[in-house]
Amino acid sequence: MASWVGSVMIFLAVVCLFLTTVEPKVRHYNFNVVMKNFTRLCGTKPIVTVNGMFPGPTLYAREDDTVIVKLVNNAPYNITIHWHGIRQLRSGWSDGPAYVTQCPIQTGQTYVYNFTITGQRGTLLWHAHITWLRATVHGAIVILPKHGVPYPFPKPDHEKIIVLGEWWKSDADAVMNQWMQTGLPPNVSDAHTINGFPGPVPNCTTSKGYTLHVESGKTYLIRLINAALNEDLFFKVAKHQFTVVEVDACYVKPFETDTMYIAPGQTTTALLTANQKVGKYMMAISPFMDTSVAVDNLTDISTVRYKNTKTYTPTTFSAVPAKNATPETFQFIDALKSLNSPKYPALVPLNIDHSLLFVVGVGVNPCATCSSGNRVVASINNVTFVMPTTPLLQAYYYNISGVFTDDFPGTPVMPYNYTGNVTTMNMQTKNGTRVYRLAYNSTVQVVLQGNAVVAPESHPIHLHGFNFFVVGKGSGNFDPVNDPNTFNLVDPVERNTLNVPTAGWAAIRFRADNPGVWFLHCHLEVHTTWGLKMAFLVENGEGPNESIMPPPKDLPTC
Ligand SMILES: *[C@@H]1O[C@H](CO)[C@@H](O)[C@H](O)[C@H]1NC(C)=O
Ligand SMILES: *[C@@H]1O[C@H](CO)[C@@H](O)[C@H](O)[C@H]1NC(C)=O
Ligand SMILES: *[C@@H]1O[C@H](CO)[C@@H](O)[C@H](O)[C@H]1NC(C)=O
Ligand SMILES: *[C@@H]1O[C@H](CO)[C@@H](O)[C@H](O)[C@H]1NC(C)=O
Ligand SMILES: *[C@@H]1O[C@H](CO)[C@@H](O)[C@H](O)[C@H]1NC(C)=O
Ligand SMILES: *[C@@H]1O[C@H](CO)[C@@H](O)[C@H](O)[C@H]1NC(C)=O
Ligand SMILES: *[C@@H]1O[C@H](CO)[C@@H](O)[C@H](O)[C@H]1NC(C)=O
Ligand SMILES: *[C@@H]1O[C@H](CO)[C@@H](O)[C@H](O)[C@H]1NC(C)=O
Ligand SMILES: *[C@@H]1O[C@H](CO)[C@@H](O)[C@H](O)[C@H]1NC(C)=O
Ligand SMILES: *[C@@H]1O[C@H](CO)[C@@H](O)[C@H](O)[C@H]1NC(C)=O
Ligand SMILES: *[C@@H]1O[C@H](CO)[C@@H](O)[C@H](O)[C@H]1NC(C)=O
Ligand SMILES: *[C@@H]1O[C@H](CO)[C@@H](O)[C@H](O)[C@H]1NC(C)=O
Ligand SMILES: [Cu+2]
Repeated sequence: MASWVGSVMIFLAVVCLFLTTVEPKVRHYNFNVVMKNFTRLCGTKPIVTVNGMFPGPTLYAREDDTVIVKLVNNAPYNITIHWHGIRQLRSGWSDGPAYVTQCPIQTGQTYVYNFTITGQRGTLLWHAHITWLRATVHGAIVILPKHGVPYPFPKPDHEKIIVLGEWWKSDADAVMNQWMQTGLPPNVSDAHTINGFPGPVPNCTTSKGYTLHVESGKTYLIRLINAALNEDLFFKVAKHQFTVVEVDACYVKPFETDTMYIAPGQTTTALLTANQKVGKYMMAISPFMDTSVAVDNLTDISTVRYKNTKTYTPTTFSAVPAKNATPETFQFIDALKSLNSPKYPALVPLNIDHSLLFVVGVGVNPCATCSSGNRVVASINNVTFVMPTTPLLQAYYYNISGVFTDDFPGTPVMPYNYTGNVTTMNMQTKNGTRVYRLAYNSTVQVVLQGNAVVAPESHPIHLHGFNFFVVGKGSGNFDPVNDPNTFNLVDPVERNTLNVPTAGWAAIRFRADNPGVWFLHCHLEVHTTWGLKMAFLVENGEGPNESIMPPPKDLPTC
């Protein structure tokens, strides 16, 4: 009897020890960048991968954990990785954009990314942040709540990650280089992918769709990530509803929808209950584009499959959303509101120190080396950002002059009717490597105004180093007198990538409480390549806790 009790006691002690140590505060990952062939991608052309996986490995952590990723580059490309949406408080050296916060990790080199996750929980993504490598070098980040802290929604039975992407038959960098040579827009992708599966692709016998396995009656937390390069997407499952609970690792007030709208760089976490007849259901992604810009219009057709189904033909939906279904995108965006509970308050800045207007769009410059004689470019406030060869953060930290200037225009130098009749406009832009300087803890409002020069287009704009609140949006030109009266300063959605509507505007607010140099750019890779990017330089505050950390010893050099 005594020995029996003793054994139970020892067992319980071991269980307790296990429970208290099971969650390491430091999570170690090895990222080996290697080339790999995939027959499901219809060819023998190897792609750049992390650990031979496409999508790459999922990074799991809890809020407050430190993540250490040791990257070894064994591929014949320069590479960097961005932990998209991770705040990187004072740890800008681990943010990742090439020539902004670090030099590339060259073939044969190693770099250790080291960051702590503070005040965030939900789904994010990581991806390469150099040339077009993120086409195949990307994966999910799952941040679980702190130990013992429940989700603010019903606990799901299971969790599933769905990564959406775009795939080219050619090397993605070759597609980008085509623009450099011709000056013309590069080719659209050859297929969309769901977790690396392109669905049926013309002239490709080895391609197939992804299958999401579910069990009748169970609820699934779907962590949806748009890792595509250039396309906003719709995501649908026949006969099933989603309850959206979080975007960009920020909880939202739950709402129901049968269609998800998601732009590159955005993440959406939603509950899906397998509450239909046991069977197979079509799951599909299709592009959104409400203006005359070419997109890959191939729908990726995949399947949700119930356990024990004997059905061969999936239940389909009558049609994917129309390519130009703007109202469906607005319905989705407008439904997003911060949870704004006592535990998760929406701390919207109310007094603004810097009120900025950034006009974003496409232009055309003469180009002597381009086969077309011109080059399509993109700009913010008419500045086409030219990448430096010394990273901005190093230049700032080590006082290296001649790399950038801090005179980025906070408002357009020459205002015009941005969304009006601009048919006779001069479409040229100015080159520049200019940043906008902010004092520590200052508050910022940026109205992102789309223009109609060349073609109006919606832009998913991403800010590194911060979350922001999307306080308003509208069509046409922003009206600085009347539009602020329509702002939601109570429960606006908090996120890191917003949708600027076609020929319209959207306003964001944030507090500059993270010292460093932080990239802001369109997350359509094609627009970033063309120059739709800039950076904020946030000065140190007082003392070490308000200052950027010293750079790590293994920081790559150029
Ligand atoms: C990919 O397949 C091609 C053709 O079979 C082969 O030449 C190449 O070595 C393979 N590459 C890798 C990284 O496996
Ligand atoms: C990660 O950074 C912290 C400082 O924030 C440092 O103490 C720690 O040694 C670093 N770890 C590694 C493995 O570089
Ligand atoms: C782009 O598309 C054209 C026409 O289909 C094709 O000839 C060309 O090879 C493609 N370019 C790349 C880099 O794949
Ligand atoms: C498929 O292959 C056929 C025959 O080679 C060709 O005519 C057709 O254009 C191809 N279709 C696509 C979509 O590539
Ligand atoms: C998709 O685009 C191709 C080429 O641009 C075109 O031939 C085809 O008709 C389009 N399909 C649909 C469904 O719009
Ligand atoms: C602007 O920068 C690009 C490189 O990004 C260069 O090719 C082009 O010549 C520059 N244009 C001018 C007018 O300096
Ligand atoms: C850069 O300049 C600032 C102020 O001018 C100075 O405080 C800092 O020590 C300098 N940093 C380096 C690395 O020289
Ligand atoms: C801008 O252009 C639009 C469309 O042509 C027109 O309706 C609007 O009145 C113009 N706004 C101003 C301020 O001129
Ligand atoms: C736009 O302006 C051009 C040149 O001023 C004019 O010819 C054209 O009719 C205008 N278009 C519209 C829709 O107002
Ligand atoms: C943008 O800059 C170019 C080059 O300096 C100039 O020609 C053009 O008028 C400017 N456009 C605007 C809208 O400021
Ligand atoms: C930032 O500013 C706010 C008020 O604008 C103030 O309440 C807060 O204490 C400041 N934070 C720091 C770290 O200085
Ligand atoms: C790789 O990065 C280094 C350092 O910036 C640069 O010198 C080199 O040209 C890059 N290689 C390629 C292929 O871009
Ligand atoms: Cu864009």
